[in-house]
This record gives sequence, structure tokens and C-alpha cells, in this order.
Amino acid sequence: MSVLGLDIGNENCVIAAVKQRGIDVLLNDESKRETPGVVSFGEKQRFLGATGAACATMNPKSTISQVKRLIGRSFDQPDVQDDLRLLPFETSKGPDGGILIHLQYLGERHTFTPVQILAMFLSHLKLTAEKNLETQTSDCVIGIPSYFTDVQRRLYLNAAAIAGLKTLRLMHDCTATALGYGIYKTDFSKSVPHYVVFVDIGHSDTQVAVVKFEPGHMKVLSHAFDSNLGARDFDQVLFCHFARQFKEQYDIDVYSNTRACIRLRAACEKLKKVLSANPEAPLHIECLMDEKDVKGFIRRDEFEYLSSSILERMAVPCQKALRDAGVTLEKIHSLELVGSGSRIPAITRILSSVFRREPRRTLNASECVARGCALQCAMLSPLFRVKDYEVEDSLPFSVGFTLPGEGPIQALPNYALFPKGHPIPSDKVLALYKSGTFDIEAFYADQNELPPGVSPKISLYKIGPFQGLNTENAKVKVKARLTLNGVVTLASASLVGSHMDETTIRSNAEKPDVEPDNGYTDARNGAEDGYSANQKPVATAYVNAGNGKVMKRLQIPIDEVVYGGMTAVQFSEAREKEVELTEQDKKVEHAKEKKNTLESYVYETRNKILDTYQEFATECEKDEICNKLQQTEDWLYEDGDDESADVYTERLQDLIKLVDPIENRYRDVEARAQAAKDLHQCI
Ligand code: ATP
Ligand code: MG
Ligand code: K
Repeated sequence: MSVLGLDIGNENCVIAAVKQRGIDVLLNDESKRETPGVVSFGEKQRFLGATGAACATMNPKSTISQVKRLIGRSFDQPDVQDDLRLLPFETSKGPDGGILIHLQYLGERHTFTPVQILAMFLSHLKLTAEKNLETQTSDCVIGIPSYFTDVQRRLYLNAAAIAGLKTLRLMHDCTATALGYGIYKTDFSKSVPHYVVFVDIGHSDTQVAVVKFEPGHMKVLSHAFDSNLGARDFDQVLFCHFARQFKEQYDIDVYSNTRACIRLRAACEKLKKVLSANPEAPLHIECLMDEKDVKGFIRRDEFEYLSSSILERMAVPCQKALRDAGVTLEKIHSLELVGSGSRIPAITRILSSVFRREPRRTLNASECVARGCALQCAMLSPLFRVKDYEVEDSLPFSVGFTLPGEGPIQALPNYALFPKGHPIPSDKVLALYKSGTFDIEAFYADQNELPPGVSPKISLYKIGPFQGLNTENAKVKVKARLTLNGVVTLASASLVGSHMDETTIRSNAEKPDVEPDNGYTDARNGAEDGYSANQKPVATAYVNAGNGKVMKRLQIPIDEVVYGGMTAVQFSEAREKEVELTEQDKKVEHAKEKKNTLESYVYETRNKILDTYQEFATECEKDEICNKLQQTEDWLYEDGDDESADVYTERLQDLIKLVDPIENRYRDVEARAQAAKDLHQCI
């Protein structure tokens, strides 16, 4: 058994697995350490990862990528619209305001949600890991951006559950990186904490965290980010530059042609990488459009000049992270740079000037998130023993609770029960006086902390009905929980005190408390899968004797609705659909295998007829077999090119029937010869 750490990048995904002697990054089918986050829908089956990416130019409209940016987002958000404009596949607004993806598959139009596509991809990663490890695996820790909202986190948990993965934790990317950095270090002083800034520059985002290390302990002091600033923005700079140039020079408008856009963007990404290592780079695309070959050229300083506004933006989250952490520049021991986007030299320069020191690259820039996640997974899993190390992460956004119509439950300054920076996981109990069923709403208390356009509404809870209540204004205790995944929920609600009807208490006293004692998953009624469970704890009373006093409590049911979240019904439908799609892929793969077997049999048998079977068959038999082989070969290239596994197997059986008598004669003679040889050796 193994456990996994998964880094789901917009561009590249990395799988790390815990082995007996440490952590390994697993290779995919193409022996690569990074797998493109792509699902392509073909005429008969899906192609995932590297094979999916290869379909991008051939089948752009049904090749889906970048879903990480679409999960849990509203179709109408301006930055979502910006993203969608760059993506070649068709989308529309879903009934809940989310995004729907439309594509052609099996010759028909299909519609999927981004969660479903992510699930497909996660199940591909799971399969890749299992092939690689030659064992089944399901426990994992998945890296997420710190700016993910509640619903995005829940949808990630949903997607993982649809894929058959058990998520022990969703871990902020920089926290995972910091864990991998801190756990092995032995040179931290006991008296002076060691402060490190981690900057992760990905394909489409930038994340910064300030972390305090002490022996055996790390604490994230702050998370800051720009969710719309990453290495792809540099591709876009080059893209716009050359699109303009080609319009003038060749009179072609790439914007009017999807395939030309994809090809130019891909060429610009390559060019950007070349410019990281060279002062200048050429661009050459054959037959870009209108049968025209295009040529271009750019110097690094020109590229940097064109990128100056995005380079300036890099400084913003860095300064914010420092400010929020309350740590001055002098106290910082090291600036660690990760994420493949950090390979752009101009970025290193701008960060050097913000932090007034040279960035370091102690960690593997593309693998550190997956490795840190795998490490955390081993720590959470009972299968492995990892040295004691405490990871204290912090909440990226302030969360408050409100009684609709009455206002926020907690006090000023900003009504946040869990303020930004609060440690996760965490529980807080609210005491309220209520006379009947009531609602509580969870919300983000400070809109300024959120990525642009995100709604402050998180989830709505209906608390009640009350059983055995015989007074007005009964005292109700509600436990608000921040899970290890950074998900907000109400873990329980109960009536407290002597105002309950005694018979209700007695009749329920034997039943166990249903409240989960679980620090790291929303284990409540299947909410581990992330969906808003609709059946909440059954009303249960218990008697809690302590201090000589008898406390009476009665559990009250809670009904949870997550805005933009998946319902239990949607979840199980998605799970069924995924099973169906997987079956289809397997069926097609199986048929391909059987076809290959038949093909090889034809070639092998033809060789044997000329060679090993030579003396064991009559001319007539040989003719008959050769004819049949030729027929089969012709059929394979024509009518039999695309058949079911059964049809290929049947054809193979027919051939075997014909060849078997000869094979048997040959075997008999071989066996007799072998026996004679053995006898000879005995003498
Ligand atoms: P995200 O973290 O945003 O979800 P990701 O984890 O997939 O995305 P990374 O793999 O860290 O992103 O970075 C991918 C980006 O880095 C791509 O835009 C790629 O072009 C860019 N990149 C990779 N190598 C280089 C290089 N040598 N020079 C410049 N950019 C590079
Ligand atoms: Mg990344
Ligand atoms: K463990």
C-alpha cells in the first residue's frame, strides 16, 4: 500500500508516493514526471493526460484543460469570462450560475461540469499511480491554492470522491512546500524562530506565504496571492506582440482562427522558455493560417519591457504577505522560489528587489507541492510512521456567521468568528437563545481579502426542528468548525440545560453521541465527499456527568446548503456517470488489446508455417492456413478495423482451431526429442 500527494496544476500535475524509504515522484505512461491536466474526448473513448494533450490541436473543441480555474466559479465573473475567451471549448452558464462545458463525444453532444472533468483527471492520476506502484491506492493529500473558496474546496473533495480517492487533507500549496522544506532541516535554533518566505509562481497564479519554523513545528503566518497572475501572462504578452506583428507583416488575423491561436500560443510558451536561458529567440511557424509560414524574433530585454506591467504586479502579493505576517524584511532568513514560472529571470530580479536578497531554490520547483502533500499524507495515515512534526496552517479569509434578518452573530471589528490568519482546524461554540427552527448563514467577512468577484455567501444552515423543547428562548449551542481542509461548517447544534422534557432525555439517553471526533475530514454523514449532506445528526440526547453535575443535551438536526455546491443527488449521479465513462474506455481499450493479439497471431503463425511448422503440415493444410491468415489480415485493415473485443476473439479462435492440429504434432515431436535428451543425460 502507498499513499499519494497530488499537485493539480493548471498546466502540470505531479504525483508523489510514499515508499518505505522516502518519497518518490511517479512517472506517467510516457515516463514523464509531469502530466498535463487535459482530458480529450474522442469518437470512442477519452484520452487523458499526455495522450489528451496530444489531441489539443487535432480536436480542440473537445479537449478540455484549465478546469482548475473554472471549478466553483460563476460564469458571469469578469475574470472567468477572460479565461473562457482563451479556451477553445464551448461553455455556457449553468442553472446555478456555474459553468457548463459542452463537447462532442461518441458522436454526440455531451455536457459536463468542471467538477466532473476534474474527477476524470484525478481518476487518471490514481490509475497512473496504481500502474506505477503495482498496488491499489486511495488515500491522498491534494494541493490547493490558498485563495480557494469554501465551495471550491468542497468541489475538490467531491471530485476526488467521484474518482475513488480518499482525501485526508486539502493542503495549501505553499504549506505543502514549507513542510517539505522544514521537516528535514535540523539547523533551526530553539531560541530564534526561522522565518522563510515561499513564492510559488504557477501557470496562472502567484502565491506567497510567510512561514515561521521552530524545531518540530512550523506555523504559516500569512498567505497572499494574485489568482490572475502567472507565467501564462508572459505567453500572452508574446502572443499579442506577434499577433500584431503578423497582422502587419503577413496580413493574417490569428484571432479569427482557433487553431492558429492555439498554435501561436503554444509557440509563444516555447519562446518564453527559450528566453529564460537565452538573450534572444526566434519564432517560426509553418502554415500558421491562409497557407502562410510566419517568422519572428524577439530579444529578452524587449520581452521584459513588454512585460513590465505584469512584473510590477508580482510585488503586490509579496508585500501583502509580509504585512499580514507582521514580519519585517530584516527578520526573513530566506526567500524560497518555486513553481515553474519562477524560471523567468525578470521575476527573480523583481523578487530580489522586493525582498532585498537573492532568492534561493532549495526545493525542486516543480515537485515540491506534490512531495509535501505526500509527506502530509504519510503523517495522517496510520500506515506510516513519520517523525512528530506540527504543521499549523492559517485561514486565508475571515469567516463570519449571521442570523438572517438579525445580523452577524459575533462582534466587531469585522464580525469574523474565524478571522483571517486563524489556525486550522478549529472549533468555536456559539450560544444562542431560540424558540424554534432558525437559520444561520456563513459568510466571508471581508470582501477585500477575496479574489475579485467572489460572492461573500458561503453556506446556509437550517437548525431544527427541536424535540422536547418546553420553554421559549431555550439555550442552543452551535459548534462552528473550520476543518483541516479549510472548509467552514456547523458541526453540531444542541439544546442545553434543564428546560428539556425529562422523558425525551431518558428515552434518548442510551444512544451514542453522533458528533464526530474527527479533526481532518467533514466526516459528518458523508460530507467527507464534500457534498452538503442533507440528513444531519438525528436528535439524540445524552447525559454527560462531570463535576458531580448532570448536564442535559439534545442534539438538533442541521440542514446544510452550500452555495454553488453539489447536492447529494448530483454527486451520486456524477459518480454513476464516471463509472459509465470508465467502462466505455475500458471496453475500447480491451477491444484494442484483442485486436493486437489477433494481429500478432497472424504474423507469428505465418512465420511458423515457413519455419517451425514446415515439416508438420501438409501442403494442403499450409495453403488453407495461409489463405485464412491473409483473409484475416485484409479484414483487419478493412471491415475489421473497428470491432468489439468479442469479434476479434472469435476470429482468433477460428484461426487457432485450424492451426492447433499442427501445433500439437509439433509439440509431440518436441516433447519426444526432449525426453530422449533427458534420458541420454541420465545415462
Ligand atoms: P498553477 O500552479 O497555476 O495551477 P502549474 O502548477 O501547472 O499551474 P507550473 O508547472 O508551476 O504551473 O508552471 C507552469 C508554467 O511555467 C507554464 O506557464 C510554463 O510555460 C512555465 N515555465 C516552465 N518552464 C519555464 C522556463 N524555463 N521559463 C519560463 N517559464 C517556464
Ligand atoms: Mg502549481
Ligand atoms: K502517520
